[in-house]
Amino acid sequence: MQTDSLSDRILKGERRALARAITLAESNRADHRAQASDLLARLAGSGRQALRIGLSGTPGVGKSTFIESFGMMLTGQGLRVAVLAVDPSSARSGGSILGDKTRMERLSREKNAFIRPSPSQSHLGGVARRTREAIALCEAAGYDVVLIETVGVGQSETVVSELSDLFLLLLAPAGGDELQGVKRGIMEMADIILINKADGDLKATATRTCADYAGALRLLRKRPQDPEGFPKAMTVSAVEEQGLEQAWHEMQFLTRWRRDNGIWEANRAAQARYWFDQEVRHALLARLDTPQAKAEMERLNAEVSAGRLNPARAAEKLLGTLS
Ligand SMILES: Nc1nc2c(ncn2[C@@H]2O[C@H](COP(=O)(O)OP(=O)(O)OP(=O)(O)O)[C@@H](O)[C@H]2O)c(=O)[nH]1
Ligand SMILES: [Mg+2]
Repeated sequence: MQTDSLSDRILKGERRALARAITLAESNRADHRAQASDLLARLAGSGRQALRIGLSGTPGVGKSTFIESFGMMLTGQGLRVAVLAVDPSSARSGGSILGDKTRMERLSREKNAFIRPSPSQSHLGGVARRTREAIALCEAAGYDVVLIETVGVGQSETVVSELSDLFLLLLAPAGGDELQGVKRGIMEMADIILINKADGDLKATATRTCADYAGALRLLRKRPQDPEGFPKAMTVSAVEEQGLEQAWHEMQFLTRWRRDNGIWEANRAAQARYWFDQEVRHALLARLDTPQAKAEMERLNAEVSAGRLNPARAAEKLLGTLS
């Protein structure tokens, strides 16, 4: 496959070309990765930018249902929407493809939508790089909004928030005034907290849960990236398609404010630096993973355990052998 014809087709917004390119980026084959890298370099000048929205929430909270309803609303407004997933537990990968395709049945038939299931990779680092490349490819293909979904299991939120312009946290209505054990660190990442399932019997509870979170958000330290009133908590119903327009309105308001105040650009620049740093670390660790390095490590290990070499000297020697 010629990368120049593939890049032309991506720029024209052809979904099959985009899917093919993402497959190249996700491949473990060196020649595929080289093609992907070439392709990304060619597409870098497209100048297209999407709004990247990260979405996290525990299993069953309604992420897929929300993406379907929200995505349909956006395509209904003439926007092109791409959906990517970051799934840290490759155990789920096989099932999540089918599960999400069926849950997002309407959206997956929409011609202005592109849905890509998560790559089945065991390292979060690997998943992050591939998702980053997939986002860049979707942008070049002219998608207006890229939704990046992740299951809330800790580390993956950090990855997603480092890949997005806006970070949404989806929560379920909770009984009583307990705050569902949502980790403070995750709450601090959220730009908008959406209490989903605000419908039927759950509506009143959802309203109360929303008030609790609004209160909790006000107690957090003010962030420089927020205008007055943010981060905020709102109720939505993905099933009944309630509150989605309002949520979108808030997202656009926040985005505009951040763009006007130079925060959008500064955030993307900081993210680029973050990923550069991660790539360097990743590549350095990969050098320890070669047969030669492992053999040398083993040899030095024996020296260290026999007390013939101290750990610091041994480390120095090992690092000296890496090229
Ligand atoms: N009442 C109500 N139920 C909802 C709503 N959104 C989702 N659900 C239900 O909650 C269940 C889980 O929804 P999903 O969209 O699959 O949740 P998810 O967060 O994608 O779950 P995982 O993919 O397993 O992490 C389904 O039975 C949905 O029908 C809502 O707005 N209201
Ligand atoms: Mg789901």
